Amino acid sequence: MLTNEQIKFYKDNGYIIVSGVFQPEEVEECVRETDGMFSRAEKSGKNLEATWGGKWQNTQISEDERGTTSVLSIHNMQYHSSVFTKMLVHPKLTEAVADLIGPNVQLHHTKLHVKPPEKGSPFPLHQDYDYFPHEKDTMIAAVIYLEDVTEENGCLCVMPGVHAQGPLTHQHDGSHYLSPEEYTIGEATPCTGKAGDVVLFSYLTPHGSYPNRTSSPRRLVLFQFRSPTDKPLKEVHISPGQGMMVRGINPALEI
Ligand SMILES: O=C(O)CCC(=O)C(=O)O
Repeated sequence: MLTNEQIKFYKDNGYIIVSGVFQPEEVEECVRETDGMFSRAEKSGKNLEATWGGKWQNTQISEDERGTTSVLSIHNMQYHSSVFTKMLVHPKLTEAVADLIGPNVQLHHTKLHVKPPEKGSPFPLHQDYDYFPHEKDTMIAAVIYLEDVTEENGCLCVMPGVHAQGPLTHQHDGSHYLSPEEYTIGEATPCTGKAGDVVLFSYLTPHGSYPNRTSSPRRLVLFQFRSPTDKPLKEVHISPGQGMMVRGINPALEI
């Protein structure tokens, strides 16, 4: 699936944008399920707000706007719709991940983020390592764009090459994030792309995202995968379905 150049790019930069992994009809089906799931969750009165706490300098939004922006989140979507189960084992997706972390790919967790029109919250820069550290650092995020994304509607942004520095010190007031004075969204590289494109990035790659200031929602699916031989350093972030194999085998199991 990935070329040697793409694999080298990932190793050097800690991320890669893979175009056209999901076909337009697959994306359309996922958008329908996303909107349906959010509408069911909202009717049931669930609080889906996932805007980050902590400091907001250098996230391209002012302190005055705090409290007026929103990002809505649903976790474990494969427990609510089989469309997401299908996406989790999508051969093109899992093959690309296997090219980067080895032939055996295991699920860690899933989530769905929607930034509403005009007022979508940004995400300050952070490494996912800080949330769920593992022994071998194989953890990789697959972000699937459900619409064309730009800096204006809140695309992901990354700091290329910084994964090689290993775990960085994070601040922990309200959420986990890097010093907003040292790591600014303005200096990160925007991962613009089309609906159906996938951004793959290491959990050591600092990343965040821009606010959504456009008149349409920005939806994305995020899956975290790891090698089954990579063990957690802390018993944190346990999710339903964690450990499910989406490609290959779990060599630890001898029957
Ligand atoms: O939804 C987004 O824009 C980014 C999400 C993110 O960075 C995360 O969940 O770690």
